[in-house]
Amino acid sequence: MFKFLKEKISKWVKDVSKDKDKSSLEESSEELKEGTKKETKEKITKSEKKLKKSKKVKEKSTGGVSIPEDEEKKEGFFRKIAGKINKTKISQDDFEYYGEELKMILLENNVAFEVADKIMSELGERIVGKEFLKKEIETQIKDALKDILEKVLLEPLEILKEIKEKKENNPQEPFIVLFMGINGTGKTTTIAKISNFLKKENLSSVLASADTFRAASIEQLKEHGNKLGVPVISQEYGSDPAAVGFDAINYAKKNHIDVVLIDTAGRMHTSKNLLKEMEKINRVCKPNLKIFVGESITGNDVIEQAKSFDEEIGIDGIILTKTDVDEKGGSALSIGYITKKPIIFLGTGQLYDEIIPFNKKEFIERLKI
Ligand SMILES: Nc1nc2c(ncn2[C@@H]2O[C@H](COP(=O)(O)OP(=O)(O)OP(=O)(O)O)[C@@H](O)[C@H]2O)c(=O)[nH]1
Ligand SMILES: [Mg+2]
Repeated sequence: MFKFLKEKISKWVKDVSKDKDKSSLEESSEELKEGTKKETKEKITKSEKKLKKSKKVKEKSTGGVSIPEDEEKKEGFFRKIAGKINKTKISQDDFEYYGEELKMILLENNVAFEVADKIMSELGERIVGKEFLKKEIETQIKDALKDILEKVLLEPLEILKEIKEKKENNPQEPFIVLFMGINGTGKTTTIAKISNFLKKENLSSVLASADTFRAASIEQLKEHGNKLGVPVISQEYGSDPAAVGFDAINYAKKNHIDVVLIDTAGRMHTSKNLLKEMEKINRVCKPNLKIFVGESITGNDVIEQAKSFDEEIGIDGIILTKTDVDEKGGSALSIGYITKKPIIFLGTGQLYDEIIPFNKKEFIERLKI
């Protein structure tokens, strides 16, 4: 998961740290050499006077200044000492040079432009002109980056908390969740995964087959229901999806089921008619939570989709699927910041257990910066 972003950011931090380390060593070494020469020159002038007086010792002359024969050895010694000079600074020029590369890494890995800009300006503020201990520069840049990412990521929406709160306040009413997204993003699979997740938390659920459009969609949901031992409410193909949702809600009320999970047909975020149909399901079923399901691998597209669904219907949270096959990971980093809607879960595979509640700290840890 997120292999390229992980490897590249980590390599970048290492490169900057090493480069700064090297250049500061060279700078310090130059400074020391200068200092040494000055010191040596003073010493030599003194000894020159002595020598001139005594006229006993041979001189090695450079530009009228006498240099003792062992100066070369001393320079080697000072070079070593220079390596022990411990501080370094990242200048604005350095940052522009290195920063350009980091920004490219972020953009290449699907981080949205706005988010890449935000990361860069925050990082600049934190590291330009600051003095770093050489041995700590790598950790300090890493810490700064992690801190910035924590700011960029939104606090997740805790679905269990919401369900339990609603159950306490209104035990007669089920908690209704409506799922939406474009075709094939993993909505139906995610519903099955969430039903399984709820079961482990002792929460019952019913699945509403409100995708009455795609061939085999009803059978697909029923198969999940059978495997999980969870009821599935459906009607004929071509029937009104809002009516299916409504039936499932009534079923849940009668049977004291905690949660209704409404599956819908995939629809393009650009198709006004299909979005209108979704709006009707929304109006009739009055979900407590509207979840947009998008594929992590589609990068900036998934952000555009989420924005459209939010504008047309309104979304409360996001599930990003197929993160297991997403080598980049930038969309997970950017989607919350841009849509201002929290990520709830990440889909991490095709099995029922392969879904994880989104957690900012764990996400940042997983990036292994
Ligand atoms: N690798 C991986 N595959 C996933 C994940 N989630 C779903 N899939 C797969 O994605 C494919 C499509 O999943 P569906 O659940 O049918 O997607 P959908 O959004 O309901 O599709 P439509 O109803 O046709 O719009 C299936 O092969 C799933 O197994 C995931 O997190 N990781
Ligand atoms: Mg489906």
